[in-house]
Amino acid sequence: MSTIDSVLQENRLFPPSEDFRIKANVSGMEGYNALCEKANNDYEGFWAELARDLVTWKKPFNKVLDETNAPFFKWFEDGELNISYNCLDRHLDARGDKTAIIFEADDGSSKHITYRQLHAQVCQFANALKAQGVKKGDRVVIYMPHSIEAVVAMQSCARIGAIHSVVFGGFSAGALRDRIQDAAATLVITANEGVRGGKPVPLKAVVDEALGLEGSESIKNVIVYRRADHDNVAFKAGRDLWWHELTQSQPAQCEPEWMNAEDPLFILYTSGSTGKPKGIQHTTGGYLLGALVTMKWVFDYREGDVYWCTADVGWITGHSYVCYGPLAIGATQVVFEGVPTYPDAGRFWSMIAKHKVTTFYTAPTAIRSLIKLGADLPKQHDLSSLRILGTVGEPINPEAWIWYYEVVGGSRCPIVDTWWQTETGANMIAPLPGAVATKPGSCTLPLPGIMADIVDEAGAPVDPGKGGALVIKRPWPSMVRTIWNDAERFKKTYFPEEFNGKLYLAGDSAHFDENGYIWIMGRIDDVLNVSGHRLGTMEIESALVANPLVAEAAVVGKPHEIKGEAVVAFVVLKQARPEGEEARRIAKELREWVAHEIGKIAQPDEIRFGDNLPKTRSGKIMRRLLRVIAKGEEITQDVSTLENPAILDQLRHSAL
Ligand code: 6R9
Repeated sequence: MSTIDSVLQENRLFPPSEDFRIKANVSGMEGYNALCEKANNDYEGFWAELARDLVTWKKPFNKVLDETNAPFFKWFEDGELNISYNCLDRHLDARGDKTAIIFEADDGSSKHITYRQLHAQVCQFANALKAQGVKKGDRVVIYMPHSIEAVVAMQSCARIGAIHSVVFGGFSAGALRDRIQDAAATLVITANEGVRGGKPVPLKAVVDEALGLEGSESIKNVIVYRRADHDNVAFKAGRDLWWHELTQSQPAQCEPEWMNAEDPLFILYTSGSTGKPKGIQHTTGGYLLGALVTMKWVFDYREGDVYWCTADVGWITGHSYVCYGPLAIGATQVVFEGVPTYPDAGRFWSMIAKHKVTTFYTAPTAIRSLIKLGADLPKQHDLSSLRILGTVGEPINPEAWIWYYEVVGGSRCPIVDTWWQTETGANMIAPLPGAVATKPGSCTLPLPGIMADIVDEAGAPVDPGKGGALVIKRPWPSMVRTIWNDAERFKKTYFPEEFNGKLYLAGDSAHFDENGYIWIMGRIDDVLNVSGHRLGTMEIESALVANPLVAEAAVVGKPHEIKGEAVVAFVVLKQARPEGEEARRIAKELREWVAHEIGKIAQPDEIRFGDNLPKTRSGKIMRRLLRVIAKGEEITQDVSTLENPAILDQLRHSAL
């Protein structure tokens, strides 16, 4: 595969500059190695010291790691804290008047809000939630535009001990309903309407549709933030409430609920290899430590930084590096409502100049699309404030890396390519920018205290250059604790029997190079990575098969220049295989159907109709053949086990 080959040949090294290294929080390889050694010699002591240094505890912990009920690990379990207290209250004395969030709206207007103001808003909203009867342990679904209010909603839940489950605003009513139902949430927080790229995003209408569907009966109230300046949405008396009406009379003080370190903080649903999304459950203490320590090490946080992570709060990156990490460390951060291409493809660069951003964290897919739309646009803006660039979500191809480094970063800013997952809670493998020399396309070395390895099927470490499964050998503080409502699935998915239940299986394939650098090659399960977002092939297949026209469907990925991977669906209809105009019409209908069932991000880029799918004699769909067809390559594999070889030819010529 061309992308993997070009990655393999990439060997340029970019060490930190002398100046950067000297000032960095972790300075030079001596600094990195010293931390690793400490973690190797006294694993629990290493994490305990960091947890005492970085986190403010109401009641200090005595126990560090409990492995007795592995893989259900506990960290700092007898400690008590509140994460909202750590993000807000503890800064008030020293930095109450410091800007916490610079919010830039879609239309380009911006406003600053200080730690003191944010604290007051969170307290008021937390009081409003309490007044609606929300208690510790209740689940609250947040379906919001990317905004200060989304952060306030999340922080308020955390303040009173309610478990938030943020659903990305691009998900459909059906997807929203599934998550509400699985979490048995009692309250939804939404907005009347969002706006992105100059276009309205109907949020409340989607919530109404979701709540009209069977399975959403647990919801008692819907709180609606009035983002768009109108009341033009349906309101159900007794259920729906305006945010501003609920909060205006609430006091700006709210004593935080003191949480046990192991109390759940949030659930975030992510795609797995079967149809049903998994409710990844994180807890309070370890998760906060992960967010803080990576802000310090990976983003080399220092006072005066202006941090900007472009991820939406609907994804894990928006949890750890918008809602929690930057606030916990006391940073000023940019929260941007809009899209990178509106009003033009220079939006990111003009915003970096306008807000004097020092630390910029985005996804390879955004970088690739911006190169395509205007490779020279960054040069029109003053980007001299930048000192660190970051990427996340998928492997970055060396060409895009070099452009990011040279054109955006002026060959001055280290690029931190951060590998991690919803399940890991925080960055896991990434260069510490003042220590580790970077290589374009590699996420480099595990963070100190993260025991990453690459193993073969038997769980034995592989030699450099050989691909294998990426695993983590020791529990770490910010790790997923379980899958909501499905502890069995948690065990099976992440600590499978084949590795004696001892290794955390990330689901990615990777290899080491001769310097011990890690190169991520992609998912090993049936999960696609489209524009940095995880989509289960099964989820899309289930959605397609739910359409009355469809008899059978198989979904695979194929490489895509900008999105990383594109969705290709092979579909067998109940009726005869359509051709020409009819085929195009049905393909369009199915695309719209998937957008409605899951969300636009899951829409197939390509649909191929067949009389059947290639199957083994035992009836298994041969996806590896479908992947070859999707790429337009010749089939060289053995097809002798195939029941119906003639079908391959038909599928090859049916792209729509
Ligand atoms: C944070 C996030 C996780 C999956 C992960 C991997 C891919 C993330 C990456 C990367 C190569 C990187 N991934 N970061 N691949 N290099 N720097 O994206 O979480 O949405 O759960 O996705 O994304 O495949 O397993 P999540």
